[in-house]
Amino acid sequence: MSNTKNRLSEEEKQQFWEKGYLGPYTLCSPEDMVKMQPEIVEILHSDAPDHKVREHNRHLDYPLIYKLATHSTVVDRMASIYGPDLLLWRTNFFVKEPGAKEIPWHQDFNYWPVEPPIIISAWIAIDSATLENSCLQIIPGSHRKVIPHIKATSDMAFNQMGDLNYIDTSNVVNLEMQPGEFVLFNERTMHHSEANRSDKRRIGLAVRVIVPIVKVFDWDSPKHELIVINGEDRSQINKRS
Ligand SMILES: O=C(O)CCC(=O)C(=O)O
Repeated sequence: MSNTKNRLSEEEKQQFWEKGYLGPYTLCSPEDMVKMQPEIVEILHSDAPDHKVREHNRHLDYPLIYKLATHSTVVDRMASIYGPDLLLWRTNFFVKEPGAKEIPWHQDFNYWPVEPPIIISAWIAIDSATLENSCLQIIPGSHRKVIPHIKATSDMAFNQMGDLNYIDTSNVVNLEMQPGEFVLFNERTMHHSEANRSDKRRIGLAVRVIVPIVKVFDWDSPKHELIVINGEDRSQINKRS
């Protein structure tokens, strides 16, 4: 349910426009998130119906993931910036076990089949995420430039990466989070995470939300569809539940 206390102040909106990110904010207490971890791990070990990747779009088959992705602490803040009409496009777990590879510096919209590319992401910490176990890192203001992406090296978790010749990492922000905290960023905010050199797992849930004028060209599975999570879908240009 919507709660006015989640609405963003003018200063926060200004930060999102200028720096391309906001947070961390609290969705739930660390204790509450720790209680949810066993169910989340079980979900990640179960086959996703109609989908080959267990980490993707589990909001479609598990109410717990849907509840986290559409929590009012997240959605009200998104609506403060992007307006009342919001559609949930995708969710993805990023599971980084000890030894997991580096996720290279990248801008998400480089990879995604949507037009125009207007997407707000929430990244929710399921485990505690620290520098030690490869927390998310971002470059404030990087969303205001498009960075060329090139083939990634074999030590990276993705096939493509932002070209380091065009990326200034001198003002990186380390988004260390407790379980139950989250951050918001947009489709061009440059982000990354180091290889997990610790002995601690790090799971995050990324929630991708679009506005109704955005056309989705490719669906992740036959059952994949958009869900109206706030307001309404007056454009009706996409497959929807
Ligand atoms: O979880 C990570 O380390 C990377 C997350 C990411 O690339 C994303 O949410 O787009």
